[in-house]
Amino acid sequence: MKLTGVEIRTIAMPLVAPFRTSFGTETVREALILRAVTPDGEGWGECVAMSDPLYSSEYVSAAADVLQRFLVPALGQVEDLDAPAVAPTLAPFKGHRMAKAALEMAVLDAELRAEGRSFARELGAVRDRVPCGVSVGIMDSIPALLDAVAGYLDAGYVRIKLKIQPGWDVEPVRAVRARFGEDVLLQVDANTAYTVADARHLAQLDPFDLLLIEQPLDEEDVLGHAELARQLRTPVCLDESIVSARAAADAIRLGACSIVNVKPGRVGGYLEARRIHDVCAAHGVPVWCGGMLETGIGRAANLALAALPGFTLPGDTSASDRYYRTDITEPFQLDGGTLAVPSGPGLGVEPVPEALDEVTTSTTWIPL
Ligand code: NPG
Repeated sequence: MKLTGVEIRTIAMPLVAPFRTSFGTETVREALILRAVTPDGEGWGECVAMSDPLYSSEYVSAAADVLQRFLVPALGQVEDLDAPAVAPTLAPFKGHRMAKAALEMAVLDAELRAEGRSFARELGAVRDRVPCGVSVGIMDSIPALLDAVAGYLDAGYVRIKLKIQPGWDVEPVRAVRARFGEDVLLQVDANTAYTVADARHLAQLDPFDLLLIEQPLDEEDVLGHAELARQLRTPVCLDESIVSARAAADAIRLGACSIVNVKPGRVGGYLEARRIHDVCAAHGVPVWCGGMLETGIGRAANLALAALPGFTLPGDTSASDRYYRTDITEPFQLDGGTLAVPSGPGLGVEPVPEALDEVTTSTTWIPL
């Protein structure tokens, strides 16, 4: 396969409700949608970088820049391109994993569509539906939080994740347990908001039988997580720290986590995400699929990944209406707490042209 060119669209999609984390509040999801064009057809990719470099160092306009100036031209040089060749070709360019992941995804989609194979089959999925959790942002008050959680449980979500930060941690968890009981699968996500000096405070979460605490400490503080893991009964799960299969293997070896959140964008693509799944499976470490407020494009691929055998915990793979009034693909709808894994060629979904145009704020075509 040889690329003819890549179209990069910046989109802006209003969220149904503000989403607040320890690092900021999102009201509009800005993202990049890539279309890789080949003589045999096209493929779609989504870049999960956010507008601002608050979750990681990547951000939308930097991703667009590195794609345009370096990554896409480098792939344009490859005569016999396939998805496994993308990461090695782009390896000389440091970092920018979310941008690289988007490009690999578009190439993989083009390749699979042309061959009539699905992402799910290619990645090794073993399920045709996946159970879904939901991530609940920081709220202004406990009653507002309880209302939001009640709504999600009524909708059928099988696991609740509460965003936490200093000042919004033990009490919200206590309140959710008190109102909804011990049987609700419950976990928390700190997005690096604590230090290892908070260990005794975080140990107050232990009585609530959480599935896990996600990324309590700085992304570079792997040893701190190992120390914290020794002091908590709640299992420690890493997100931001796990940027590759090697990082996953190291973190497991050091005792820094016993569960891993897999986000393909964070690790440079779906093929590296699968390697993390494999490394974790080999160590008996459960994984689950994270979310980055994806459109239907990224969601389709995440569902394929979440259907692999090692994904034994429900992911942040919520239905389209948890995020957007109108998605750019046909919406993913919750049924019995699960979403269907797309089975058509490639991602199995495509943007609805009018819906995509509606949210597009700029388009760049990079001819090769
Ligand atoms: O359901 O897509 C979703 C959101 C899940 O909480 C979620 N994502 O830190 O995992 C996270 C968080 C996030 C959202 C991170 C947006 C970065 C950007």
